[in-house]
Amino acid sequence: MLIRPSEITDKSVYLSRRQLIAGAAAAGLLPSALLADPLSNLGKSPFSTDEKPNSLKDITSYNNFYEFGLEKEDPSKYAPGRLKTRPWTINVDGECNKPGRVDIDGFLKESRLEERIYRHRCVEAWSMVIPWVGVPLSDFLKKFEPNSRAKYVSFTTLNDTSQMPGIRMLSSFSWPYREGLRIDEAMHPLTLLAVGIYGETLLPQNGAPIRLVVPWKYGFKSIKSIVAISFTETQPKTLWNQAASNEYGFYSNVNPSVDHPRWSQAKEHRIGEFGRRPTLMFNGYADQVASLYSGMDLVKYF
Ligand SMILES: Nc1nc2c(c(=O)[nH]1)N[C@H]1C(S)=C(S)[C@@H](COP(=O)(O)O)O[C@H]1N2
Ligand SMILES: [Mo]
Repeated sequence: MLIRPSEITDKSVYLSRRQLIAGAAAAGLLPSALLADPLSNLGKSPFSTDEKPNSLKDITSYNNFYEFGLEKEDPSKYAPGRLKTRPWTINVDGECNKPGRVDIDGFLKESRLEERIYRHRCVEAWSMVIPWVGVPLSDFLKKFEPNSRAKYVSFTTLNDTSQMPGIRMLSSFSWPYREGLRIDEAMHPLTLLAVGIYGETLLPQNGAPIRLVVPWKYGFKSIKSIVAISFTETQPKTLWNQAASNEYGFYSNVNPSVDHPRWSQAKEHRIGEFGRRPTLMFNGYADQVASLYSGMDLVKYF
């Protein structure tokens, strides 16, 4: 029987069970795609919060990944075993001198990975603390030498209906899932390309093998399972903005004083806690990022 993350209580139990699962996979009883691999030599970061991280169980079983369904448990039910994460390449093009394709294994080999423990605030008013592993997006992007017309960066998720049953089920969305950042947001030192959680490679439900993490923005900006990145002169289209532009703005900075049209953003439910805690401006990262928006009307540019 497959042991699901939802049955797992903590990291140490997870690790011992992991060896059991590894044995079963090696014996050909389970697809190896269900396994995370350990990532080594992780640097620490001054950007990490000292708040208590959520359990691996919470992080890997309470997810949003609409390509695999609407319910929070759908991604952990349907992405493992369906999402094929090898071979995997990211195509980088647009306004840059050196466009190219990046193979995920080559990238992992040559990258200096860091642990970044970040708060994560979903637009639905729940939050977690997640110990990501990754590289600053700026380190990745600079290699392609963006030119002076590169004002924005767009990101695209894999769009494969044979692997992702949610795409056909949710046919009113403009797939593929797309997101975008202004170039200064993309180059900001907090912005991360994540490849792992809790020192192991990402599981499919968290956006394996590589996803974006922008901790001062609502979670939907942190696009999963990226296959393409493009430097653009104009503001890129995004799936959520196309679905409801009055509810999901391009910026989507966490802001407790700008409510979603259908609910308040003043407070949030931290998964694993009772009650609700106040939401912080820019999700608590105001000291680092507020200057990116100086002089901007954050009600108009929500
Ligand atoms: N491709 C894709 N990326 C996505 C989503 C999605 O549905 N599809 N959901 C977003 C939302 S709403 C959130 S809150 C986070 C959730 O990330 P997690 O499940 O790893 O916590 O992923 C974001 N990235
Ligand atoms: Mo979200």
